[in-house]
Amino acid sequence: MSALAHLAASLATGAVKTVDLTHTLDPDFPVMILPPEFGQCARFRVEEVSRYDERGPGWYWRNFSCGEHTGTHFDAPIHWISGRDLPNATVDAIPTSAFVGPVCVLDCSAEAAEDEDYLLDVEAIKAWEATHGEIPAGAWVLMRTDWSKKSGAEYLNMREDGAHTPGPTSEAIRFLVETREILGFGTETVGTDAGQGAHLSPPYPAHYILHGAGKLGLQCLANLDQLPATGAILICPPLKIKHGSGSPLRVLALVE
Ligand code: 23J
Ligand code: MN
Repeated sequence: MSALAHLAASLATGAVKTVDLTHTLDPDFPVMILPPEFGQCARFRVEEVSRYDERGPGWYWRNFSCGEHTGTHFDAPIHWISGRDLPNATVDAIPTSAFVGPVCVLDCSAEAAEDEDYLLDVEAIKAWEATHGEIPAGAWVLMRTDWSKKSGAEYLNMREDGAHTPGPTSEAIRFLVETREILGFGTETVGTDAGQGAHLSPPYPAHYILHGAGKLGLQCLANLDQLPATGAILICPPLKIKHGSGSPLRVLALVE
């Protein structure tokens, strides 16, 4: 049997199922808040065009608007200054092969429950590999924190000194990029970086190092607790926005 015929049969029997890793686009879903001197990402907005009424008797449709980094979303290399001159760095130009790939899920939920500023380090990645095997080249790596189960103010966890949410160290990201040659890195929080990532070196190391190396980001993921540590396939094509720095998207995983 061909690989895809095998997949089709497995989908039909339910031996392979889809898991939705996406939050619903909703005006109430928080967006990242930058210091007030900077421009801000827009929340999701929607307005009705018609609903089987005088504006359109037989049809319902709406117009929506949002930022490129609103809700569950994809970060392209050009999003960060370190990736600004790379080829194929915008969402419309990234090779589509990057949007389907094996996924490794690093469970940091216990650590994040204990410490809202938890930083995933190289030691923790190596401990994960001792159990699950080496992260293969071309993999997506997702940091599970169960942060997606929080809502409202708890989700951003903003305080006077900024956000307090978990993320990776710069060494961890450098290790994943240089030694493991990952495709991208994803989180359940509002950024690929920790809330206090501005104080790391370089500032926002996940953004700086990933995108400087042409790697990709996913943020505001959900349901990572439904994924196995290895063996699933991630499907994450962003919208094909001309020159886009990122985009909201539906993220799915195929799971045995
Ligand atoms: C702009 C500036 C800083 C950050 C971000 C955006 C994101 O996290 C993002 O959504 O890409 S940290
Ligand atoms: Mn983003």
